[in-house]
Amino acid sequence: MAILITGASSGFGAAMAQTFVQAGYLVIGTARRGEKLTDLQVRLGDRFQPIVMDVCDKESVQAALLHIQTLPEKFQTIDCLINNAGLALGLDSADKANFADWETMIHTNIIGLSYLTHQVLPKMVVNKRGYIINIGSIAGNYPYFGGNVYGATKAYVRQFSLNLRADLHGTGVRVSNIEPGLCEGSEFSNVRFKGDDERAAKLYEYANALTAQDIAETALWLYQRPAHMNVNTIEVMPVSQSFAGLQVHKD
Ligand code: NDP
Ligand code: 8X3
Repeated sequence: MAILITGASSGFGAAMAQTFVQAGYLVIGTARRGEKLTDLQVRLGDRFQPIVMDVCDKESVQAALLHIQTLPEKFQTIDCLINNAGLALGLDSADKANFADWETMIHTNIIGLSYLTHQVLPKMVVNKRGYIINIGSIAGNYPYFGGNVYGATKAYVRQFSLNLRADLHGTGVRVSNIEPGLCEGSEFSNVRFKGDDERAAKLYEYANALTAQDIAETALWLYQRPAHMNVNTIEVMPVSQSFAGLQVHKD
């Protein structure tokens, strides 16, 4: 039995792959950048199997799932799918945002995540065991300036996770949504700011943010809970982050 992690080429996904392998599990790590996955395999050894897969491309997802059936038998049953691949693009207000960025976020964070889940779930139900761990975000719970479509995609992930729980009632299949706040040690902000690495670094300066390892350990903790226990959602922030008030515009 294996853990299938999407977006394993960097950040949370790479940290989760390492953490699960070190805990003794078998991991299949997927992403578009095969060379990063190969580097990870060199570090982690043959408990880690890399597969190049674009979650936005159904054919690529199908090919990856077929590839899994050619791996050693111990990798062929997916006991846990960690839907981690995702991204934010831009932090502009909705009137200034780039629509192509919105489409990419919707395609990746919503459609890609849903398609893979749809493909993997039936076997879990037949096996009467399995676990879908989604990576949502606090952006799905709290609106903030420039969060527009990114936050909306993560609100989808939250509600989809809860609705899966309802659908999977009685099957033994577990579902959790991890909702991290500010977190460094990934390419998230470099991607969001489209390569403006200085701006990305500034965001984390002196912030004492969460780390990718914190999220990896949260995922491992969830996976290791007893089979009768389901954590529906788990929202995690650095101590340095909390809530701001509502805003009132005055003319
Ligand atoms: P990274 O940018 O480091 O990782 C994103 C991963 O997603 C990469 O491995 C990337 O791989 C993969 N990915 C992106 N698009 C696709 C695609 N079309 N097909 C397959 N893989 C894809 O960021 P994080 O590790 O921070 O992000 C992981 C998840 O955590 C995301 O869903 C993000 O929204 C969420 N999150 C992040 C927070 C943060 O502050 N860092 C906080 C809350 C949630 P590749 O480019 O090789 O395909
Ligand atoms: C990433 C966390 O607050 O930058 O999902 O949206 S935040």
